[in-house]
This record gives sequence, structure tokens and C-alpha cells, in this order.
Amino acid sequence: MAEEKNAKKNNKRNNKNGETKLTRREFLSFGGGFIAGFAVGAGISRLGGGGAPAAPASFAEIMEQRGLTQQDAIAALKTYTPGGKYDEFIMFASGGHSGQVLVIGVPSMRLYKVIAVFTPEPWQGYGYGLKETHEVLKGGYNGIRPLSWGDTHHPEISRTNAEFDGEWLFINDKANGRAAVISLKDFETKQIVKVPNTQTVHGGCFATPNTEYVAIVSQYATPWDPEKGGYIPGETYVELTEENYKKYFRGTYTFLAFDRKRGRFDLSKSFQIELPPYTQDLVAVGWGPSDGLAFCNSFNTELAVGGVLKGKPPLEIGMSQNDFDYLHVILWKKAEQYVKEGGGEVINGIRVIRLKEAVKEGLIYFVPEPKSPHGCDITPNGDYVCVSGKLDPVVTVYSVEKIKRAIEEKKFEKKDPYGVPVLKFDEVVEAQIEVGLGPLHTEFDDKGYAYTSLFIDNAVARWKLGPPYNEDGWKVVERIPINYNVGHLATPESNSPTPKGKYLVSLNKWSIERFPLVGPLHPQNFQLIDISGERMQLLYDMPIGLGEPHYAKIISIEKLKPLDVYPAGTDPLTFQPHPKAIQQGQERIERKQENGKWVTEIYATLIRSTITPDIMKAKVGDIVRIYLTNVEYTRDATHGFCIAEYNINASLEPGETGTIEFVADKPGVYAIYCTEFCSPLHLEMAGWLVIEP
Ligand code: K7E
Ligand code: CUA
Repeated sequence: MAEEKNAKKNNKRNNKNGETKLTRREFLSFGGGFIAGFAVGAGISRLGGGGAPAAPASFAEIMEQRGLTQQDAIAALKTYTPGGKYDEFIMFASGGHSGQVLVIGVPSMRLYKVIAVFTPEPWQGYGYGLKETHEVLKGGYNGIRPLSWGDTHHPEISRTNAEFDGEWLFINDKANGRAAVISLKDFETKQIVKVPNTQTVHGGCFATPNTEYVAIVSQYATPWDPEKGGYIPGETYVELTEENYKKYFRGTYTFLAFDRKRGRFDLSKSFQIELPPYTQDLVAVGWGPSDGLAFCNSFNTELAVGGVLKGKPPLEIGMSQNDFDYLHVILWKKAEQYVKEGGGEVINGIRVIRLKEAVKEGLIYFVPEPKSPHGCDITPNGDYVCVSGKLDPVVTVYSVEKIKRAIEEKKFEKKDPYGVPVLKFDEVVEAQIEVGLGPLHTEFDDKGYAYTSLFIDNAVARWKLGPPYNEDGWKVVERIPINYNVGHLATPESNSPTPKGKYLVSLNKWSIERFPLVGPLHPQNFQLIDISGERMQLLYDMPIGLGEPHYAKIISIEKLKPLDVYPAGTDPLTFQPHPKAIQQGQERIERKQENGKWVTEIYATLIRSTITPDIMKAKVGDIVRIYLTNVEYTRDATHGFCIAEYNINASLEPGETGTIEFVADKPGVYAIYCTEFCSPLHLEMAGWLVIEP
């Protein structure tokens, strides 16, 4: 409200600029916008008066001129969102191997932000300046070397009673076995942790119903120490043979404890379950009737390790021999209780329940699932788990009640080679739906429909859930072609008790001819589909030009409560007052000794269009710490802060305080300037770093 009032006030000022005298500060604050507005206005009137062909007057004329069909026009009307009007939903999409998260509006499909997570990002100063951000990035190092990218797959939003609450976002890095915490107060990454004893992680992040834990599973099995168990990057070595793979390689199902107050994972309260070296895949954690259960599908129960040069089948074939792999069922609440009573042992910083123990305590069961499955999705009531065939044209629907009963009544068909009981397939299956070729992932709407992506068929199948959702369910009702090679799909608040329906986004790997050629590396293609009516309708193609997004979570916009500016002097890492925050007039430079080393500390402020102090002096060899406070309180008044030739750029949002720390290893006089065009005198927002020899 206050903002709106301000905006109105500003407009008034601008409108009667002729009569109103602006102070210098006001001119610098508002003048830029006024000048830009004036220039645009002038441009338009010039075009209008230049004798150009008259603009088409009606829808019909515009459609004809642009070669649009009526369906195109309807699609445009359904997605077009003028500036100042907001989207109904926000989509958090993984940025794939860009290591970032994309924030996109639905239905406008406008990209609002790229949240820097595992990869340094200069605009946000992430990993390029502020010490605080370096600390976040360092948190996930594996102890061998700095990691400057990630492969993000599955974003997850924090939950309350299994519903998305819009407070926190989690995402995994498949390549390096890490998980990150992002605050949805400021859309910034707060923590990265390496999952212990695990090299790569794929399934998850998936939160327990009240975000007590975030579940995450390994993908490719990790070599474990033959004696002590566990894995230390760069240390644990096991010769890769088929025998050793079976004996010493392991998967993990990890429950990262989340401390909601601090907004951090806490490894000391987390626990992990050792798994056989089947390649674990997608994760889901239940609610309602499935509360206390966690799932993941798997492939490579064949335990293939490759070795084509020695005449072995390639992995792709070796991993696809068996008719059935195993859906893993983990009784996580029982496991939590077991750990609380002192069960398990601490291995490399996390409490681990060894596989034998987990079997003995009845914490893990397997369910046969056909043909190298993918996807693991829970229906809105928490009553069924849907797994796709990948090499089989069916989605298999398991009943949670039946799984629980089979466990209780010990309806096992056998034990796997590691002693894990395997439930009888026929005892737990509710339905199998033939959806088409290459089924991968399934999402749900509010009308009792499920949607499964079909990678090979290039389509999305819409099918009816059975009872209690529909009396005449478990059958496909419609298919819509997509362009092309769909992996995940996303509907608003699917995989929660109350999906919102309306839209579906198909996250396609290939775009082929859908966009102009921009070289042989094509953008990915997000396709927005209207699912509100009887027939699905394709509305929009959105190119994604960085990395390969896998999954996305979509949330109603009103569930998000982001800050517009930080309270004065905030450290965004903690949302607490930064100990080095200052106000205008308190700027100073202090030089002192710390443990025998010279340190120059500079307390500086940023405001349109001044960096104070504008000459920052230190001596060569000093550790230099610059405490920067953006003393603005206006929405959007961000300042950058770069130092030439020092590989430093920070971004200070209004109210933020941050630290730049470096060793002044080279003497010289280096330009400092603000990297955000913040006012008409932005170019004057500059200064010098003087490193005296
Ligand atoms: Cu199917 Cu990583 Cu979820 Cu890609 S995964 S598509
Ligand atoms: Cu501050 Cu440009």
C-alpha cells in the first residue's frame, strides 16, 4: 500500500514537473524514470505522425496480418499478462546443469529470476564478491576441490500438513551429491550441504509433511569402505569389479533434518539408510494414509557395472535385463524412532542405519515394479503411488493400504540378495493403465485426473484415477501431442493433498523447429497447456536457454510472502542485523593488526549516487574487509559494487549489509563503481581502491 501511494506521488510530481521544484536528491531518485518515460512518449508520437500504414484496428485484422488462427488468439488471451497484473501461479523450475533455479510466472511464462544456487552468478554477486555468498558455496564443497556448478533436478517447497507453505525451497545437485536451502523471503540460497557417504543424488528433494526432514536418495551407487562402511570423497577406493560392486558399493536414502527456525539442514539430527547398489531414482514421501512412508523407484537390480572393452554388454543393456526392479518402501517414522532410541552408527558425520539392521528392524521393503521404471508420484489423497514403466507402456498404481497390509501380513514372494523382503506384486497393485510409449512422470489436478508424460510418443496422456476419485477410473481419456521429448511435467501444487489444476507445463528436452535456429545447441521447450476444460489446449511455447530443467514445482502466488526491501542493515544469511552495518555518517577506514597480520577494515555506505568513502586505501599485503551497507529503503534500489581487475562484483539490495574480503596482493589504483544503473548519475557512483606499495 505504502508503495502504491509512493508511486502515485511520484507520478504526480512527474506530471506537473514544470511547476514543481525537485530537490537534488529527488531529481536523482525520480528524474531517471521521468526522462525515460518522456523519450518513449516522443518516439511513439513520431511514429504515429510519420505516414506509416495505420495500425490494424480489430482483432480480425491483427490476426490476419500476423497469420494467427483463432486458437492462437484464444491462447494469447489466456496467457497475456500486462505489466502490473500478476500471474496466478509461480513455477520454480530446476535449471538443470546450469546449477540454478528458474522462477517463472504461470500462465504468462515470463522468467522473473534465476536464483543462483550451485553456480556463481555475477549479477547477484553470488560467489563473486560477498563473503557471505562464498561461505554458502563453500558449505557444499566435497573436501577435495571447490565445485562451481551443479546439476539441479528436483525442486521442493516446504510443507505444513503436506501442503506447500511457500516459505522454503530445496533442490538437489545430482552430480555432486548435494542439497540446497533457498529462502522464499528473499529468493536467495542460504545453505548447501554435501550428503555424506554419497556421490550422486537424484531422487528428492521431497519434504516430509511438516518439513521435519527433506528426503533425498543416491543415484549411481557409491563405493563404500569395506571395513568401516561409508564414503569419503577422494579417499575411499574400491576396485571396480562385479563382485566388489555387489559387496561394497551402496546407495543411500537420507533424511536431512531441517531446522525451520534457522532455515538450515542439521546433519547432527539427520539420518541415512544404507541401500543395495540398485540405482535409486525418484523419491516421494507420503501423507494421509501414506504418512510415515517414503518411496523411491530403482533400476539396475541387475547390478551391471559395464565393461564393454572386456566384452560385457554396455550399461544401457546390462541395466535393462530384468522384468522387474524394486520400488523401495521406507518406514521413515519408524526409522526416526529407532534412531532416537540410539539405533544406527555415526559414519562420516551422519547417523547411518546399516542395511542389515534396517531389514531386521522392518524399516525397508521392496515391491516389484515393471521394466526399468521412472517416476514415483503420490495421488492427492495420499492413497496411491504411481510408477511408470519407461520400457513398458504402463503406469503401475500401487495401493498404500495394500502395501501396509502386505507388510503386516508378511505377504512376501522372496527376499532380494541383501535380505530385503519383496512384497507380492499382485497383493499390492491396484491398477495398471496403458498410457503410451515411454511413460515417465505423473501429476494430478483437482478433478480426479492424472497426467503422464510420454517421452517416446511425444505426448501427455490424461487419465482418470479410479475410486475414490472416479467410479469409472483407471483409463486414458485424452492425449495431447507435445514438442518434443517430454521429461517431467508440472501442474500447480501436484504431489500435495490439494492440486489446483488449470494448467500443466510440459518440460520438453527438444524443441527442434519450434524456435529460430540459434546454433546447434537448441533451447529446451516449456509448453503451457490449459487443462481446465474438457479438452486440453496448448497455449504457449517458452524457450529455456540455460541448462536442462528437469522438474518444476508450481505454487499459488498468494502463498508466497517475499520481502520487498530488507530491514535496515540486514545480513540476508540470517535475516538478523549485520554486526558491521552502519548508518550514513558512520563511514570510516580502520587499519589494525590481527594475529600478526595487517587488516584494513572499511565501513562503507551505498546510496544513489554515492559510494562513501570514495577513496578506499590499504597497503599491499593487507587483508581488506569492506563492509557495505545499502542505506536505501526504496523498493528496487539495488546497488552493485565492483572492483576492477580483482574479480569482484557484489549486489547490495536495499537494506542489505555484506562483506567483501580479499588480500590486497597487488599494488595499484583500481576503479570501483556501482554495476546497477541506479540513477541519472549512476556513472558517477564510483571511487578508487588504492593499494599502496
Ligand atoms: Cu525424470 Cu532427474 Cu526427475 Cu530428468 S528426472 S526428466
Ligand atoms: Cu548505484 Cu549505480
